[in-house]
This record gives sequence, structure tokens and C-alpha cells, in this order.
Amino acid sequence: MFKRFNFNVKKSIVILLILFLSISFLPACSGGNADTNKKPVQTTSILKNKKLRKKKKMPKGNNVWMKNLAFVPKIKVIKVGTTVTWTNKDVAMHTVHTGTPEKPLPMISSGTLGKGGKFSFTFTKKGTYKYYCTTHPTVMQGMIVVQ
Ligand SMILES: [Cu+2]
Repeated sequence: MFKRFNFNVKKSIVILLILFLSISFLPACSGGNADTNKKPVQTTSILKNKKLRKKKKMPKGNNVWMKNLAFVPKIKVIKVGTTVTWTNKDVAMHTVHTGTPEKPLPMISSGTLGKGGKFSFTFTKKGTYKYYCTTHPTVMQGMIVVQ
């Protein structure tokens, strides 16, 4: 009786152990594989999204965006002879006008640019050129530094 009981206990322990091992190891193995397969995909997609977000936030090359009532980038450093192109990404009308709201300078005056409107200017002299938007003079100010 005792021996038989003992055998049954051993048997059930072995069965439990096998069950436990299969439960704990199988998901770990497949999960591990899934992780190594999934994680790089996730990180690359996150990186791609970050890159996309960066691309969307900052214009490439010698471009300045008029976006969310601001010049992006606010300050741009360029070399003599560079042509800068402003693009209006807003629905609101914007302009590019040299100087400050207090002291406007007639050097650049783009006229009103609607959504998608572009304006280009080639800087042929070194210097710091402040500019602003005549329709949003207090919030939209930028600077081109020509070296
Ligand atoms: Cu504006």
C-alpha cells in the first residue's frame, strides 16, 4: 500500500514536473524567438518613425518653413551665394519681410504667400539678416546668417 502510494506520488511528481517544464519552457523558447524576431522590427520601425518625424519637423537643405505661425528653423546659417526658399505650410497667409516689425527693411518683401506658396532669395553678401512675417509680426520672426 505504502509502496504503491509512493509510486503514485513519484509518478504524479514526474508528471507535474513535465507539465511545469513544458509550460514554463515552451513559451520561453517560442517567446524568446518571437522577441528576437519582433524587437528589431519594432526598434527599426520606431527609428523610422523618429526619422520621419524629424524629417517632417525640419526642412531639408536651404529651405525654411512657415509652419504653426513660426519660421522653421528660426535661425539659418548659410554661405554667400546660397538661395533660401521659404514655403508656407500653414493655411494662414504669411510673408517674408526683412528687418523687424519696429524697423522694416525693404531688401526682401515676398508679398503674401498662401498655403504651399514659395518664395526664394539669394544672399550675395555676408551678414545677419533679420526678417519677420508682416501678418504675424510679433510671433513670426527669423534670421538668416550669411557667412
Ligand atoms: Cu505669418
